Amino acid sequence: MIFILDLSKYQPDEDGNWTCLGHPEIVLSFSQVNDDICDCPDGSDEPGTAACSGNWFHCRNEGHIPGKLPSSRVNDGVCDYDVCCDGSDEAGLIESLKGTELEFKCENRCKQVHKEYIERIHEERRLLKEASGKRKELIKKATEQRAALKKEIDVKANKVAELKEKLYEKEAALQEVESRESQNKNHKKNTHAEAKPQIVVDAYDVLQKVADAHRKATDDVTKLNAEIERLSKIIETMKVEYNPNFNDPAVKQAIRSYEEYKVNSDEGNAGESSQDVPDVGSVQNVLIGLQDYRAPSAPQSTSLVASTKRKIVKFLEPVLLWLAENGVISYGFESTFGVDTSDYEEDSAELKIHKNIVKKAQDEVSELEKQLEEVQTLHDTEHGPNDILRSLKDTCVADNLGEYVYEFCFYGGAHQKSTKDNSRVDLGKFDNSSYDEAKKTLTLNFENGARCWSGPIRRASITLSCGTESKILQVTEPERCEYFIRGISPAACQEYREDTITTPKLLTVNDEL
Ligand code: MAN
Repeated sequence: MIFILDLSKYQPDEDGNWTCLGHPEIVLSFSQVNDDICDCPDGSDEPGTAACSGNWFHCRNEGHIPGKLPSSRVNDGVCDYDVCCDGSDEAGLIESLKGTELEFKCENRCKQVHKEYIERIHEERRLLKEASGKRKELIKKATEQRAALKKEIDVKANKVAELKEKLYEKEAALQEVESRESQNKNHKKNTHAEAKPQIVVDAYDVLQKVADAHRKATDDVTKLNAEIERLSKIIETMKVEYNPNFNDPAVKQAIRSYEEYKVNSDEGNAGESSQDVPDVGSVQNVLIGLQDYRAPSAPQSTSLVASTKRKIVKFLEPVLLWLAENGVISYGFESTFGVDTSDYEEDSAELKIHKNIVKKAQDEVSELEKQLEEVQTLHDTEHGPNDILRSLKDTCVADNLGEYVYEFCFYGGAHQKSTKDNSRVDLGKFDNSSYDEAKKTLTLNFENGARCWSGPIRRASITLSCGTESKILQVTEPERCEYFIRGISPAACQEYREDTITTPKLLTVNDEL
């Protein structure tokens, strides 16, 4: 198998110079590499010639690319055409066996080998070009998808602004209804406070006058009683202290009259029931009652009608709300039906409608803002190099590898399906992706698959190299239930540029590196 020697070490610097690999202090012109003169002590400047001695045999492969073969494979009777197409690795043995029955030949095949090599290079380049073309298409599709998201963002952002504008209007209308209804309620309260029937006002005035007279009369009686008490005491004293021997008939007559008065007065007092007469305090209470008297909002019969109406409107409210929302009737349908909402404890239907409208508008704005955020995140997130994986989202790759069909979906899941019984095992859900610049490979990691029987949770790592199609080439399970999947995809390709394609300068054997 041919292998391209680490060519990255055989590149001129910007001045066209090159340094010996094991001796960086020795600077040569790049033209001295493979010029058949050994300049570096480690022989690194002559990888393609035999100029520097060592354990390697160098074949010139005229017409093709020079090769380098381990000395152990020189003159061993096997023509190593893959490295030395000129057959020179066996020249010594051929020469020594010439004329014997072991004589053999390693004809120079460089012309044919080079032709095939060039064809292969062309084919590889053609495939690389094709794969890069597909990569370009994927990137184009991803760009278009992103642009479509941008459009969606703009449309949604405009719609959010528009809905917000409408929401502000609806909020303003709600505020207006709220303040109107609260004003109405206050006005109603105040109107009620003033509403005092005339008969109550008149009764109050009359009773106030009666109360005043009552109070005055009560005061007078109290005063007179005190006077009588005082005079009674004088006469009582006189009755006790006068001298009956003086025989003054006027005094005697006065004492007799007083005693009669006393008797009559006691009898009169005994028959009187003062409890039947309301005192000044209770009259005053009645007055206070009259002063605080408030007329009922409506006579009993009207109130009943109003409450029945209110019940009917309440019962029909969902229908009325619907009709009002659809413009069939006006929002203030309660007043249309003669229902007074000003002393409602709960919100009026109109207020409810407005609150409902605002709530709906708020929900609509929040829902759209949520959607906008999701689309924005989808737009802003970079999906792989050049956003290429965006276009592959939800596409799947499946290949039969004998015992199992392995399958993975970009941004989806990875599965292992038995070809015997069709049972499907979850190998994990897409978790992350990364691109290795040096290896030019794209890796997708799938985590949290089905748990392995008495083992770990399955996971899969898929490494893709550049290819014309997406395909799984090989699956290994180095640790139980940990899957390494190797494959190809245009998504792992790079831009195709003729000038970046390097052709090998030296052929050597694979197992030597
Ligand atoms: C199944 C497959 C295998 C896995 C074993 C573990 O047979 O998923 O890949 O190694 O289970 O028990």
